Amino acid sequence: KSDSCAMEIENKNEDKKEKVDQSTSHSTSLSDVPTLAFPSISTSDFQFDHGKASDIIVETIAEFLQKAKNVRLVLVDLSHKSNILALVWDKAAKKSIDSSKFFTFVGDITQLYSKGGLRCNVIANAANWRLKPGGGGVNAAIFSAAGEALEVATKERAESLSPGSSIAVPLPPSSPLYQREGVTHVIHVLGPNMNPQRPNCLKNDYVKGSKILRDAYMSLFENFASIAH
Ligand code: AR6
Repeated sequence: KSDSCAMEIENKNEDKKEKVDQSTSHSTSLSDVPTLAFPSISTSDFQFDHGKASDIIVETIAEFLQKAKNVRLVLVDLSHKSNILALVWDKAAKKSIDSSKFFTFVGDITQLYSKGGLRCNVIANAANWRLKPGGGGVNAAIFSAAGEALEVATKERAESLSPGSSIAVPLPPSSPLYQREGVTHVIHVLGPNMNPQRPNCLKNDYVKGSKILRDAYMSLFENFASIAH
């Protein structure tokens, strides 16, 4: 319970920060800081262990933030009851990760600005290997909110994705996600799959799976850094 309270407070602070930003015209205002919002890759439909995933998320974030300057990372999930947000929140605090550079946020990743007041210019998608819309989860939500523009722009960049890799797609300004939310890029990420009903199931091989998940986050953060700078 205390975790979800902490997240609520964080969200409220975030709202406040963003409101202050909008009322000032400083070029260094927080809403100008390149921000990546990302879902927890592979931990829902792909059934990856939450304890192991949260370790990998926190480790790769810590590694990335050591090198990257002037960026923010935000892990998003739909519910205050999110187990993965609570685990990551806790482990990030224990590692003393700077909470102005990384925090968790409860909300729909396709409505972070319009509903949550949080400006994120880049969002990540937990994609499928065919880079196709639908299939439920965050993939269906992002393709549906972005409209056909995202499908077309994605096809121009790649036909498929291998586990552990990502691809950045610039969002056409005609997309509702660009216009309403200020999202300029979607980065599709393919994580490891532990669900026997989905392609490339790793059959509980967490040696392979953990490496793929780590590669997926490193690739996501590097792609984001090259957009940001
Ligand atoms: N906003 C924020 N977070 C969300 C949203 C949303 N709108 N929807 C879901 N989540 P999942 P995976 C969270 O299953 O495990 C798809 O069918 C969710 O609570 O979307 O990597 C693809 O086509 C969870 O924490 O992705 C692939 O085939 C996280 O997003 C497959 O699922 C990821 O859950 C990928 O499975």
